[in-house]
Amino acid sequence: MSDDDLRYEETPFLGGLYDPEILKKGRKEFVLKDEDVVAVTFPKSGTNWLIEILCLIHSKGDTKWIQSVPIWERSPWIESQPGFVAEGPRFLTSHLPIHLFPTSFFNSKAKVIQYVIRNPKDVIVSTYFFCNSVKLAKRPKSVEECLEGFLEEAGPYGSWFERCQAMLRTSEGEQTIRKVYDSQKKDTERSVEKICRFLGKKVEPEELSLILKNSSFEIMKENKMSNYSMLGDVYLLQKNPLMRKGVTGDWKNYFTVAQAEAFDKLFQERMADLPRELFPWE
Ligand code: PPS
Repeated sequence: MSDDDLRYEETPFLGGLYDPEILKKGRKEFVLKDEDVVAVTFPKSGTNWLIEILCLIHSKGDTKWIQSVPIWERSPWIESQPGFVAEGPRFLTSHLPIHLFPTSFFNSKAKVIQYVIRNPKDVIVSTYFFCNSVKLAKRPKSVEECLEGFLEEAGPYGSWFERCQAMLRTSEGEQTIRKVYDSQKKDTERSVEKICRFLGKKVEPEELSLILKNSSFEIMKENKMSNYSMLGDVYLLQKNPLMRKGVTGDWKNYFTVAQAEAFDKLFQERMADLPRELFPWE
């Protein structure tokens, strides 16, 4: 977090990106519609991958939309002005914790895909590299610095542990499903099929193949409408800040044994009451 960062209702936000008035208005006035589909994620957990998959399910694998409209316009952020004026098909995105979510959600039938879970050690590494690729964030000097913020539960968008607990307390049903980055990486086809069933969308086998191909890391990395390179020099320190490696277990290349042990100790304390199989990573 930098001095310019914003704290709203106890939750830290990257200051350059958010306006407290919009956050307040979002909670009270944002009207979620029954037909909306919302991706609610913790940062660096595969948000944009999920959006790309949703857009491709909508277009049945056709790439016209994803190659002509920036990803943040295809699925605007609820916590931003463009989210307010978005028109259909309404895919929306949010990093908001549930207590800051629009209250209208609780009286709507909007469908929510919660995508908070990714091995948190990989989230830390991804955060480190992302913050060093963009101008909006304070640049951490090391993975250690990001790890410390994470363990103090003081990083942007609040405590991962609290988010994860809240998500896992929400049961899956007609209105909500949960996704895990690591499982999706292992079996992307199964994961996309689960999303299709949840949305009530039937896709033919050849459409499914196109969805899988066109949402792959390699294709997304080259799509300027999806890889954030369009933000340009005003916002970026590196050309392609989002699509870094897209793998699981990269933390092993950056964590020392002592750091991994410190992390695992806190993880076990904070998640002691939850079954280990909910966290399918090494
Ligand atoms: S953000 O900025 O918080 O919205 O970032 P987010 O999109 O949540 O997460 C970025 C990480 O997701 C990886 N990514 C992918 N992995 C696999 N397949 C696809 N298609 C894909 N698209 C994005 C991206 O590479 C970031 O992870 P790291 O570990 O940094 O590579």
